[in-house]
Amino acid sequence: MLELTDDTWLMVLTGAGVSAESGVPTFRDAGGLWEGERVEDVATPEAFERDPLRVWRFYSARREAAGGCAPNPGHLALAEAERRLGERFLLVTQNVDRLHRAAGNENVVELHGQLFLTRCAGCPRPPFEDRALYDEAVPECDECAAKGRRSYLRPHIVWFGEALSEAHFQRIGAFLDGGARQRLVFLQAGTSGAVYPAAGLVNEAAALGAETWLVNAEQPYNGSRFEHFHQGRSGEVLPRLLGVG
Ligand code: BJW
Repeated sequence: MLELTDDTWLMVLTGAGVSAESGVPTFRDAGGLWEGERVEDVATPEAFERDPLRVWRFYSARREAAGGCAPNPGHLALAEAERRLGERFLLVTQNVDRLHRAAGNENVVELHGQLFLTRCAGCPRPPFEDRALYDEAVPECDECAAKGRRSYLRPHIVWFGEALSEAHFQRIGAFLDGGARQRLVFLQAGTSGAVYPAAGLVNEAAALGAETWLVNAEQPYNGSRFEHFHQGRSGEVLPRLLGVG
């Protein structure tokens, strides 16, 4: 068991596997999202430039599917860990489905964006809440239109080749620095460990002396970096591991 002591600073990195038991498809598993679509066709800025409607159809289907999903016991265990640790807990997720927030986590960094936010591809207006499905036509920015320009709206998602928010890295860095003075623990769950920079966070934490824990259905690409590996479904393993089941 991973004991949450009074001096524990726990950073958790999650991926699609944590939402799998909620019914949200993963990417690289058999039957996952990349089996039906090539990543280059739907999750790159070039794909959006080439065929924005195809990209919107992909994300509209994801919105529709994720909108009906609820947190599973893995999400709930992580929410309970935050209740116990307060500001000594930080959840860094690659997931865009908001299920960690729905479970009750508030100290959340959404590294790869959010499925239910839309932003303008052509102007810096802030991302806005949007649950609409765009299957027939690509939506356009009304603020740009008011200024006589035409710009497409796009999902607030980090695609391959796009930079992640610098503010996220500052928050992660500050947390790791704080934890390094006490008992720093890094726990990775439900990710293939194939996508950077997320997959490299374990190295940063380990360099600061963190204990490294892994929960995954199978050995991930960055699995060799971890001291403790609990193989299995996160909805079953996380509650047990964190002693909150
Ligand atoms: C279970 C389970 C259960 C199943 N319980 N487990 C260093 C080296 C090489 C390449 C790079 C590098 N640094 C950067 C790159 C390039 C690139 C990259 O990483 N490429 C690699 C693929 C080689 N990275 C980027 O481009 C990133 N940007 C960047 O680095 O910018 C630099 C820059 C700087 C300045 C200017 C410009 C640029 C951006 C990465 C964005 C990733 N985006 C995506 C899609 C968008 C989000 C969306 O549509 O939802 O994010 S890709 C996709 O992969 C998605 C996911 O968040 C991400 C990770 O997937 P995840 O979560 O690991 O899912 P799966 O399906 O792969 O794995 C699930 C796992 O769970 C499996 O292991 C299962 O076994 C397991 N599992 N059920 C427990 N019940």
